[in-house]
Amino acid sequence: MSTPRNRRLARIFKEMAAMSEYLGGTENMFRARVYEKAAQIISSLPVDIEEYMKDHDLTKLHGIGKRTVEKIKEFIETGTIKKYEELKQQVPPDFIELMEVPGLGPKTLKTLHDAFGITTKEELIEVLKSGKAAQLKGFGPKKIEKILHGIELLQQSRERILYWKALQIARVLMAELKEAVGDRILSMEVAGSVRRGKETIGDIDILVSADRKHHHEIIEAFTKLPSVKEVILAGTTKASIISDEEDRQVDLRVIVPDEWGAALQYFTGSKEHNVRVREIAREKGLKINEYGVFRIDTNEKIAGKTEEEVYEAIGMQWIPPEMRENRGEVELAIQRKIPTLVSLEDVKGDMQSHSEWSDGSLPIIKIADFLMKNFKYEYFVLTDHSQAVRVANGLTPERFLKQIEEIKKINAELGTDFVKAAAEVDILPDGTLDLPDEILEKLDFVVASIHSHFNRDNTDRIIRACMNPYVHVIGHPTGRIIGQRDPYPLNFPQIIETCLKTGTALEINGQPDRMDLSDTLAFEARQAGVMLTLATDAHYNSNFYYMEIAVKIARRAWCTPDNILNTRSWEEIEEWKERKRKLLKTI
Ligand code: DGT
Ligand code: CA
Ligand code: CA
Ligand code: ZN
Repeated sequence: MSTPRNRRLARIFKEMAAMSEYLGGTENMFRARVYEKAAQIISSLPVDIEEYMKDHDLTKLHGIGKRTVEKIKEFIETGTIKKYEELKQQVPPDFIELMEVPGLGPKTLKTLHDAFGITTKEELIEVLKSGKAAQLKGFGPKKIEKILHGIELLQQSRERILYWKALQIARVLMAELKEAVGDRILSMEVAGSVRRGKETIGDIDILVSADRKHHHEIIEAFTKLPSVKEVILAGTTKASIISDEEDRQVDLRVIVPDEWGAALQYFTGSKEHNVRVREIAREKGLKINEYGVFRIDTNEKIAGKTEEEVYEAIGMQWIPPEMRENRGEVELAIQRKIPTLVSLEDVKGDMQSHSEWSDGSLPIIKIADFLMKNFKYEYFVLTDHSQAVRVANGLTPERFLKQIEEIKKINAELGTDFVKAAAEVDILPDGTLDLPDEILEKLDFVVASIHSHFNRDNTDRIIRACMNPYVHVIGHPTGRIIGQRDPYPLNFPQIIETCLKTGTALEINGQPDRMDLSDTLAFEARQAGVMLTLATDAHYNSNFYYMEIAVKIARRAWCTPDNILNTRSWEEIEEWKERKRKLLKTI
């Protein structure tokens, strides 16, 4: 679990990276990369940084430099970093987030700043819309439109935050509440869209069950937690606060144990699911609300303590929260056909990750050690980039051959075939691949992904990649970055058809801002019978914890372990690969 302190520190490093980039020059650019890396690592650590540093060596395990470690220690001791305060004097505050807008890099911002003296977002929008910016070289109408669209996406993403961020905020508050009044709490759960695992979250809903005599004390304690920035209301059964991270509204509801199941069911939603459940109840002469299930004629209460009992009372099987979107799950529950969804424990390995050979942060052996220590995986699929992805230091065919040899050595030392020599091969603009078949053939696994030409329809490129016998899965299939880049246009039914015909899988990428495939596309693919893989696309060891996100998407797509390739042993994956090669010969 991440903590407010980790997130604060990560944000400081992230801002330092952005500000260094803005200031420019070789040295600052180098620093920017160092800070960016530190931010990435810290933001996905499972425990508080100070705690973590007690038994993990950041330099050795994560490749963080000594000077950065000093800055981390400075932050732990003083709550800030001197270098950060210095940088803040030199860059307008609005610019930090604006630099994330596509088409509006540090250089462009600087140009606009120097030309018009702008220092705020409003001033920027003004010079773009008024046509003033259009007078500058390189600011054609297309570019200006792209920037304005980017700013709009950014503003929208302020209204709803990413699932992973919301989950961290919820977990921190729940841990703090447990610390404060844990002995009064009988049960505690996050409800609403976070429990259902939606990709973006409006507000966070937390439920606590406790004896009525303790409700007041719990509400009081909640409003005083360290991560609370502002209290909106504190009533007898409900409190609403604003979190200090991301300024999110968080609603706490305190429930008596007899009504726990009914309240959890009601506040988990979705609204659409609840409406459908209520209809079914009414057909049976029953009424359901946040207090329980009642007979309409006598008003007798027949259920309310647990969710299972609430669903059973209206003739339904319990439904996993991720399925509660009124997409047919109520009908399945009546027929008692709710599938056993895939869970984190089913996953036998991560299907996309990068080492320092391309744009990852660590040598292969250190990643292998980390995975063996912290995960119960049977294999580690290393998928470094191919050469076309220059910004990611992609490997040439020769370097892939060297890497295969290195992996052989590492496996010999480990005494198992834990490390799989794989690749994330770039799909070139014409749909051919960035590696020759002679290399692909030698690899244990091949992810093929698009990293260029995001604006055009890319259906043809993906189809062509699927036709290669050595391509096993399409990575981050739609290319979207939530809040930053729209998915490229795709004829998804045609992609599904091709995957089925060629025996190619689609990836569910668990990076917090990718979530690609999305739950709805994964749903369509799963329904059609397309095999899916779960991957974190880890570039840092701490990123491997994103597997929780990939699993959540898969559950929202109603996936069972059978729908997911990496719930299988490597021997079974080999058989599956063989099936594709045979299938292609019949086409
Ligand atoms: P969000 O916050 O926009 O990400 O989405 P939710 O689903 O968390 O929505 P929220 O926070 O407004 O409400 C939490 C749950 O409470 C919602 O999923 C279902 C339930 N709920 C809230 N208002 C209503 C309502 O008017 N009718 C019904 N049936 N359920 C409601
Ligand atoms: Ca909510
Ligand atoms: Ca709410
Ligand atoms: Zn990629």
